Amino acid sequence: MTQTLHAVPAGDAIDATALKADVLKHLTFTIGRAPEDAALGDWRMALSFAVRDRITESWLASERAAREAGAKRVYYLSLEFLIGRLLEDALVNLGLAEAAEVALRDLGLALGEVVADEPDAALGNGGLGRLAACFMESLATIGCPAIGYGIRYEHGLFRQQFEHGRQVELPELWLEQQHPWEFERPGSRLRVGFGGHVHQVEGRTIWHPAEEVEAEAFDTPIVGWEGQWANPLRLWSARAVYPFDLNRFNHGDFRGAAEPEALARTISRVLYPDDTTDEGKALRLKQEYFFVAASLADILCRFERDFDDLALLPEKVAIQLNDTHPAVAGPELVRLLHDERGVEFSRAVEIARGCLSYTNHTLLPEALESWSEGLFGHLLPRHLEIIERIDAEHYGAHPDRPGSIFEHGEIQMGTLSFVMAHKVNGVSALHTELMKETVFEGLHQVHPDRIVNQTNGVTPRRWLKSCNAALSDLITETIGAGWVRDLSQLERLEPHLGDGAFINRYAAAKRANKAVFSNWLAGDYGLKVDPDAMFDAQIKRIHEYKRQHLNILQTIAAWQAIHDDPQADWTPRLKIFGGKAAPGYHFAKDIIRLINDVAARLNADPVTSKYLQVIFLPNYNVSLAERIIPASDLSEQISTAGKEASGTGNMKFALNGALTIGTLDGANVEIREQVGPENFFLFGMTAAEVTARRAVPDHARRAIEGSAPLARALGALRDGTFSPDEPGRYHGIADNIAGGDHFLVASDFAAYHAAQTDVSRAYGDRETWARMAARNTARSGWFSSDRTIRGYMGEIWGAAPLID
Ligand code: 9GP
Repeated sequence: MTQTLHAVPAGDAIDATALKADVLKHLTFTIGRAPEDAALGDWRMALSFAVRDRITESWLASERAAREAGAKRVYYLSLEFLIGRLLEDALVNLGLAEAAEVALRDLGLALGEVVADEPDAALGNGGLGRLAACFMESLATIGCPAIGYGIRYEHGLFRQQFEHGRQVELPELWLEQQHPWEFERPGSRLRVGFGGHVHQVEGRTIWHPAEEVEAEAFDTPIVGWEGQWANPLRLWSARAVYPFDLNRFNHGDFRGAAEPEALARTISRVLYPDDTTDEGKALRLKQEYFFVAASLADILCRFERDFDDLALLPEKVAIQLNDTHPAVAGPELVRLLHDERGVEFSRAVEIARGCLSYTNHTLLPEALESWSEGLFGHLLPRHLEIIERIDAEHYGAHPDRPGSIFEHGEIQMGTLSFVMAHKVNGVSALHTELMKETVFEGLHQVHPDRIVNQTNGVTPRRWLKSCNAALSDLITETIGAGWVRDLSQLERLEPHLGDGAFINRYAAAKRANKAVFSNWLAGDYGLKVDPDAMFDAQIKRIHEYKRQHLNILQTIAAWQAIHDDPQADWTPRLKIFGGKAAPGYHFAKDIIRLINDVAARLNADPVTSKYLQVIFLPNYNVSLAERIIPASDLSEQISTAGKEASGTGNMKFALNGALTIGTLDGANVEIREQVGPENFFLFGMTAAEVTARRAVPDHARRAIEGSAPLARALGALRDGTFSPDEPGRYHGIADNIAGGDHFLVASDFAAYHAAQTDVSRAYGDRETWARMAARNTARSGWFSSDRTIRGYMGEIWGAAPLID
């Protein structure tokens, strides 16, 4: 045994020895490399396989236990799973992080480098996909038998680069190297059809698709805390039924011979095809039906293996639709029950509804899906008929109900999901109330018990335990390790908040994280920052409703104010931005460019840069969030009230001791309630005030006239201060804010500017600030995704955990 092994507890030493042997075994027999020839990636793969072996044991045992118990299963259908890197998560959950460190050190490697070599699996756009990933981990931690179903995109969310400050999109290549976590299932391929026609044979309806593809499953087991339970994430990949046309090949038509495979694979090629063209729209709908059809066939096959009475489906099967993307599951399940298994139509609808539930994640009209009847009927003719009948029967039962599934010549997928679900949930208390008052008002009146709330949460394993070792060690030393499984135990920190020594240690943990982050910034981006400056972060998708332009406008105003009086006592700040704009969303891309231009100007300013610096970190992803959040002091949650359904970044920041500056929007409302209004910087209009303000003529002009700093900051956008080579570059943004200003940047500016002044003042008193931050941590226990999942299990799925 080496010296390093003696340095760790005995259990870890045994684990380290066994792990090292397994790593070497996999390096040789799975990777086929000798240690002296192995590159970092080879070692990472070998370690991942060694870890996967351990997860697989837990997974197979979980599967056996669920079957023996005849337990209800949860099937989570989501077009997005933003899982990020898996190695560190798995090591932490299996309690092997220290053993791995020792084993690798022994082999001459650093665990940190090996872990960082893993590509970040970006199979999602943002919050919705990351939520699905947190849910998978919580389901496994709680021991709820579940499967996550989605698509194994060859290319996840694009890689973002900046060229002269502009966003450039490059393909994401996470599968370029082998993905060590998954099990390919070539033996269980399923056929999925599109198009064709429908006809009746002896009273039964038969759909003859014109085209078929195969769905191949890849299973990635996700392990919960302490490795007690694991569930699979089953991602589908599309292939041709007959991948290769030998006849065409032998006639010299090589391109034609490969065409069927290329076309079929298009379905699982990219995360979000550009759907501005008809072809793009059709592809998106195909993706949705492809993964729903394969998943439902799989679910029924599992059910029928164990039970022979379809009436038991709602008792044994819970299917959650993550947003409307899987909404075609309603008519598909009815088709499988009625057309293929002969269940009477309205009974089939009833059984389907007993299984299905739907989560709404947005009220933004442009994000609520709808499909033209023409396109939908062309690709899914039988489903269109089924939806028409569901609509007629539902409408027939409620003739005074406003609206139907078919409105404006389009199929409204939100309405379809609502009608086909026994429960519909929003993702924060405010959002759920707004659902009842706005988009689902009519349906809510008819079904007053259907809408329930399940406020989002985040997994504390990834978002505290593993991303913030300094803080999590301090918490464990102070209150024990029980918080990792039961985050509500963080409240046990409360009695320590009056203890100066504890607060000093809390502040020291944050300072240490900031030092690490500063070193990384200096090394990777050449930006030297003072770790004692306030780190102020806004990291999320770039969208007008999230108002990154409000933030940068206020930053400009702060810069102008420092210039006016450089000798004043300014609180130094680093403004951190991260986030991607949808490739076709030009306004959002202009915001990115503006932030980069402002950063270039401010960071080079000899007068102000010691007080104010700005950085936009490219290619924001899960791993970058894990770096930024533990090092942040201030969390920017500044969306126009009523627009952000929940947010989950806001929870991660609060948990890691960043104070929030935010509006009363989404889960900010509940964060403020939990942490206490005195530990939260509130500003801006409420959702009701936003609606009222929009009706005021010239609201933006009035706001600009009422705020000299705003007028001056807008002036700098207009006079080319940040784009001297092209003075008109930001006139569009300035005109938008001074004109319609739908997202009320101008109207909320003065309140935001004042709140930022309060923030700066508060940061000046470091001890008080640290105590406020520690209170945020102590009172964030509610925001665990374990709590959210228990809510779904109890109120929506009727599922029970199989571990204590
Ligand atoms: O915009 C919401 C975000 O507020 C929420 O936290 C997240 C998870 O519930 O879902 C986002 N919605 C979408 O990504 C699209 O509906």
